[in-house]
Amino acid sequence: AKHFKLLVVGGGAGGLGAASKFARKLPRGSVGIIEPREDHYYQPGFTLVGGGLMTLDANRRRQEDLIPKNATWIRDKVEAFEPVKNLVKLRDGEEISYDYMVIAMGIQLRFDMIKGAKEALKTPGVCSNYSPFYVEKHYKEATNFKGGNAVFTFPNTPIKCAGAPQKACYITDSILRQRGVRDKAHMIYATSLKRLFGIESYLKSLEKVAKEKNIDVRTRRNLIEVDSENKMATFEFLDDDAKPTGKTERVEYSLLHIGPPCSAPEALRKSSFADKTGFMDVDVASLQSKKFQNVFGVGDCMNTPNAKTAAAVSSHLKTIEQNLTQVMQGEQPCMEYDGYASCPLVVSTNRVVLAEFNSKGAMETTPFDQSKPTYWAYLMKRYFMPALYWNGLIKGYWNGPATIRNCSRLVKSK
Ligand code: FAD
Ligand code: UQ1
Repeated sequence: AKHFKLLVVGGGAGGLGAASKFARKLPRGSVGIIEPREDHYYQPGFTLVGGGLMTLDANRRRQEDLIPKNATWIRDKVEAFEPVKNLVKLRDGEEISYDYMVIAMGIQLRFDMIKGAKEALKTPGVCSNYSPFYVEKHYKEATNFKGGNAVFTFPNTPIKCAGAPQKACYITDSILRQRGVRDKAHMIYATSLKRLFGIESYLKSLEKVAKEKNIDVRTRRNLIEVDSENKMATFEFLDDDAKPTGKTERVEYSLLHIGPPCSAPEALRKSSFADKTGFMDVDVASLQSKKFQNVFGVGDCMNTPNAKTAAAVSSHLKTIEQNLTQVMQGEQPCMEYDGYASCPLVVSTNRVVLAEFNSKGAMETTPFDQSKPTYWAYLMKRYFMPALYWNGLIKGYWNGPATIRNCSRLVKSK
């Protein structure tokens, strides 16, 4: 059986970043990374692909080319964890053991939780920027749209980049205006949440955007069924605690953009690392597993209260680099994750609201007011962030903007 000093589960943003950091510190062959997929996508680029502002190809790399030179790629999937024995079981039955482990399995898209959605995605009008298979279809549908309801949904589960369904809606509005057919569309944004966005300072700005664009925002609605034959979407009404009320609403669509329900990945959900929601139970400050001290979490698979974004991963990586190193040296972990996350809200084909926040409020990097939609923030999103991801984050060099933020604070206070 194979053994690694550090085993990383998942080769996405968090897994590659963690493997890169530790492959540089530890002797050759110490780090193993388990990832089943051959293609790696820059997922934050998907919203732009859906808007025809970037190609899908530009957001794809071969996994093989991204695995750190000093690390070993195991091209398989973790089927089960056995943390008491410090090992994982792969799909093909093989067992891999470890001294330390980083779990970075991300979050699983669950189109299967909406009746008829998987079939509907293959029919005209239905798309999603969450999936590399259906994101290009978003642009096609927006450019072919002739009239009727354009419906955008947000699920009643945790989801990564909670702004992305809204971005799809705003970008579509821009495209329809550019094509001169906006007056033929009734645009509906139907969300399970009680408002557009959870952070007060960005909420106002986004409400203004939605109002100016004449978007029919319907809150406490959850998509439960798609009938693609009759092009009908069924929503259940939710109460103030996001529980179904039993009341439903049927909406006819010409275009339906689905924000998919999501859950923790199956192998994680079934393991003793999970809390009762299925996500990895970690200490919110140290990101160490609550049950196994030689295991840390990174990214979307954890039960931390931050927004699930690649930007948050940058701060997770900074935290675990320090904490896992300390644990490897027999010390207590002492670095604390600050809850940082960011979601650049694309509000048209050339404006972005660069939201940066933790659960307490805004944490902006620049000295400017980032709640206003601007062209420079669009340029950051379109050109700077992809470069930062490919050359910084997944190579283990980008630790988040905390240092820049502190400098900006000095500028502002003068
Ligand atoms: P991922 O990068 O998703 O990687 C998880 C990896 O684990 C995958 O490669 C998967 O194959 C692997 N895996 C799963 N199960 C197993 C298993 N059993 N065994 C082994 N491997 C497994 N973030 C931003 O910061 N800004 C944005 O603007 C932004 N926009 C987004 C827009 C969209 C449409 C989407 C979908 C996401 C967006 N994000 C954005 C979120 C960002 O992509 C994620 O938060 C980030 O990729 C999380 O990194 P991760 O490593 O936790 O998960
Ligand atoms: C970020 O670090 C990051 O990950 C590389 C993103 O994902 C693509 C982001 O969208 C953002 C906004 C950040 C934060 C970085 C800066 C410089 C504000």
